Amino acid sequence: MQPGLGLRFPESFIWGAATSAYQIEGASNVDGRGPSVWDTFSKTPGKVRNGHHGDEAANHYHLWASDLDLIKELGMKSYRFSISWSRVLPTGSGPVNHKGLDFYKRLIDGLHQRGISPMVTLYHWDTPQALHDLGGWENRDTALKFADYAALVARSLGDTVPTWLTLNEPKTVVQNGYLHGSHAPGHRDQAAAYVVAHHQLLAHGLAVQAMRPHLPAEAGIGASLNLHPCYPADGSAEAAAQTYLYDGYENRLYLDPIFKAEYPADVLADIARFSPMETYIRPGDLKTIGEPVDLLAVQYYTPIYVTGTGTTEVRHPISEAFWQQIFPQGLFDILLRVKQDYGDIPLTITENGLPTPDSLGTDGTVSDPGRVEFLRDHFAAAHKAIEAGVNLKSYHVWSLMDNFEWQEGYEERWGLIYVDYPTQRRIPKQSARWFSDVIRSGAI
Ligand code: IFM
Repeated sequence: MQPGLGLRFPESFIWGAATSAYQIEGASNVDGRGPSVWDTFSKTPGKVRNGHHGDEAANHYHLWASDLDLIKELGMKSYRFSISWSRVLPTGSGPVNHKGLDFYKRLIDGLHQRGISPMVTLYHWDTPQALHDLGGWENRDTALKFADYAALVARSLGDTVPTWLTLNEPKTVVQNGYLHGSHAPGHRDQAAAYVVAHHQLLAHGLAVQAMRPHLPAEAGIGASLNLHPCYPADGSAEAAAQTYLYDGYENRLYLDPIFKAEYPADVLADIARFSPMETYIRPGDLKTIGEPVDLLAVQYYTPIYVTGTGTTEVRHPISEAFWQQIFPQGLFDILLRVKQDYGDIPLTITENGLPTPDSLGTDGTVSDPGRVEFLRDHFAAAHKAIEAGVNLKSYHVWSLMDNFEWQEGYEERWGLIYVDYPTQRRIPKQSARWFSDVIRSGAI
């Protein structure tokens, strides 16, 4: 076991873990769920490692009750999950699939019965295929449909959920889904990518407006953004300038419209070189996107080091995820930066974690010392941020359990809980037991 650092968190601090619908639910064809772009993408040969897909995933759709028992047993007080848009509205709009909605009702009731607070994301990348066929996020209408879906969910579940997150990582949809093509829908289209950025941000603002009237006054709404602290790779003026622009694409492009109701002018000008995004911004859109929110959900995984020519460099050990440099100080830096540049917004960490090469030992346990060390060091960075005055309320580890890691399929294991996929048995890893001790003691 790792030595204690003697750092105590505030009494009110809330610990939990996160998942998303397509990554764990399975039951892709059950009870009227409609297909999403991830069903299509993962079934397209060559797109996902080993041809894996989410048809069964961790079968959480059927195993939810015992999964919630485990969350309770580990002592977590918050669980962040996402609703599958096409489970509730099989074609993204139109008739409601009540069986789908009932699943989430049962899940939320089950959480309350176990003393766990639900935190619900409305969109974690699984655009209904039917809406994608009509243009998806390139089509402004998808933002309007998202607001209708948000209103429906708020009407149906609003009085039972204290915290709502509209979109998960809109940037990843832009970059992986539309620039690199490594995620659904697998496009490589710079021009479209930033139109998609605007429409997602618009969807966020419209959803906040659409949900408010249906939620109790004390309910909170925000968005989940994966923020990357960007550092110059050297002391040159060129590296400083390139880092500023890189930061614009990674962070300001999403933070500025949500918290300042404006796009960063430098990024907008740069985008204009290759995308008509600006022509898609209609009068009033930025006011909508800047609709006041109650919190920001921060997801932190890696820093980025930028050279004077705009390329990036690796400075820290890489995890099993090729894109992740392990640098806990980056979490402190990004939390402080949000406070300095955007004000004293209540913050929650909705994702932080890493994949490790976990396997089931002959003694039936799973040991993952790398995850324990990673979490301890990142928790320490969060503690330092709280000491420095950051209004950080809660921390959710990514992920509750091993799951479908997008283009990596089931090869990468990000969970606190090991999933033995052939049997769907759950085995809390060493890190889960360690995390449980942290939660019970309130300290690392
Ligand atoms: O698994 C993903 C999650 O869906 C979104 N944030 C990053 C995680 C790890 O890649």
